[in-house]
Amino acid sequence: MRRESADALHSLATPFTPQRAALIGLGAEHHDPVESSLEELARLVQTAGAIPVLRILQERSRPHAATFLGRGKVKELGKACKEHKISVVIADGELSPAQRGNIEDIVQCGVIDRTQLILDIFARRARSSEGKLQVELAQLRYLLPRLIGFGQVLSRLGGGIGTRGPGETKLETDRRRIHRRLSVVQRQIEHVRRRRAQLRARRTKRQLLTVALVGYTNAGKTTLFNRLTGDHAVASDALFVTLDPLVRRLRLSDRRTVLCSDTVGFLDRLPHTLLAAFRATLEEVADADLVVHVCDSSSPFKDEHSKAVQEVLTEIGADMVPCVVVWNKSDLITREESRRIGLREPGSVCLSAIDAASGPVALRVIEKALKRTAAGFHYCETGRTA
Ligand SMILES: Nc1nc2c(ncn2[C@@H]2O[C@H](COP(=O)(O)OP(=O)(O)OP(=O)(O)O)[C@@H](O)[C@H]2O)c(=O)[nH]1
Ligand SMILES: [Mg+2]
Repeated sequence: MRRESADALHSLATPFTPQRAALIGLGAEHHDPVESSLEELARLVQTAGAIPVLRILQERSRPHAATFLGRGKVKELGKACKEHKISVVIADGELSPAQRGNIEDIVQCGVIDRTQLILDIFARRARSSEGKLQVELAQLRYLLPRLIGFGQVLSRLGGGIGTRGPGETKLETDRRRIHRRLSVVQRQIEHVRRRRAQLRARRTKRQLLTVALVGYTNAGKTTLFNRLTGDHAVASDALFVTLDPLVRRLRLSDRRTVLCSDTVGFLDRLPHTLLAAFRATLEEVADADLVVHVCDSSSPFKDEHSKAVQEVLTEIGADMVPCVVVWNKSDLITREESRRIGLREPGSVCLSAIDAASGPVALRVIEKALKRTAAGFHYCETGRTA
């Protein structure tokens, strides 16, 4: 990545001067998943504090090896960027260092890819030291194979004058610095994982059941979590509002208590580096007794989103955990749609988490689903209370 791209990424975060962005993607126009993908990229761009001004789609089955879009299309993009005063181009995919450099040479402004954009959002959202460590791990892993051309950008990672050994190139020093930092961060995350595993073991010993709310970002997980637990966690109409997992006690109708967790939302094509880095957080989901999959029933892309969530669950080893689906935002669809959706999976329900009446409804669904799980059956048989 060159200077322009580093600056472009940096300035996306400048609160007072929102960047004007051009979004580029591949696929047939009017083909829904592509439209939805660019639409989602536009929301991510807004979440990062920039304005999506232009969208350019090119019908291609594969990215152009040198320029992502075809060369002619990139030239068109260059003209459009000048005309619309665009300062950053964002690709709906991953760019190689060569593709990034070539596009930059033609459009004469910063170029970043979807993964970098998501990493940037995560970096700004991370509050806890654990969250910050996980984001840093993902950023370092993203950076390592793309070092060529980063130049001065890495200076913030430490080192500086005197760090370069005799005869050593800048690239080698950068690489060594990143490797060093990587092993420090990995050690710290390993420490966090061990602590979390101990906590989980303690819960298992006390036979405390855990219920994990999962779902596509912005589906309403935190709103439902607050409704169920009486908490006041931040829920808002933006992507990845929640990053750090929250665990609260949830009282069942028979006065027994289980633990309920809310965690980071999922996304289609969530960068692998992020998933791997968030393993410590996501192990909480894989270790739960019940997964509550919260879906936005009003989204035109609900099936694609459900599929993306299933894929992430499989990737984090949570696909074997018993799961119940809660179709949220029923206030935004018709009664008939709501009835039809509610019948799709056994045990699922359609509700609106912004409505106070949804709390007891969701609780009943969770209780029923818990009783169907082996751990829940044992729990009811032994009659333990927390
Ligand atoms: N109309 C309507 N809006 C809802 C409902 N539930 C949640 N919302 C809104 O949807 C937006 C996202 O809600 P959150 O609870 O933050 O969603 P989330 O799944 O936790 O999102 P992330 O943490 O960002 O992944 C907020 O503006 C909520 O007010 C609902 O049942 N109906
Ligand atoms: Mg949330």
